[in-house]
Amino acid sequence: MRNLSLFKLLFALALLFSSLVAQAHGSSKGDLLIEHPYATPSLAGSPHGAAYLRGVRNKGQQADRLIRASSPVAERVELHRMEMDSGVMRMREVSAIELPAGSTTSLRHGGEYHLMLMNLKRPLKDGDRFDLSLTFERAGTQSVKVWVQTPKDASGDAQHKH
Ligand SMILES: [Cu+2]
Repeated sequence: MRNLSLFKLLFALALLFSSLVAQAHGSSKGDLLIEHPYATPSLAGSPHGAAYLRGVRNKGQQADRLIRASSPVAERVELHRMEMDSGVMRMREVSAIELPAGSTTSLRHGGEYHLMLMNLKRPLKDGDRFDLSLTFERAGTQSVKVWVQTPKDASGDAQHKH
């Protein structure tokens, strides 16, 4: 009996560990750690999509900025910021996203910033992977793999109507 529950515990831990490993990925470039690029499945009838990063950690002593992004799945990729405008949430294109030294900047869904995939060449479906190229002012350009997945809390998507 005791052995069986120990086995169950080990099995549960193994499952937990493998799911933790499977659910996150990232890459680094210079002082930057780009954590878990992901995108939500595109909505039927919408030509655009959105991509996110769990965060960009700047481990360096100097600030950096995300200045450009591109992807083969979209005609172009815009850097967007959510703003409150007379009580209504709107998104605006910004020329750069600041990455202060020694801190992590979040680009999660429902947050302040996201990457807008303008005029998708194909719909984004759960489980898809696609390439995204990110250009930073200091660190240079890094290609990352974006995972298409439905977040547990997908409330950010409601704000994604252009
Ligand atoms: Cu947007």
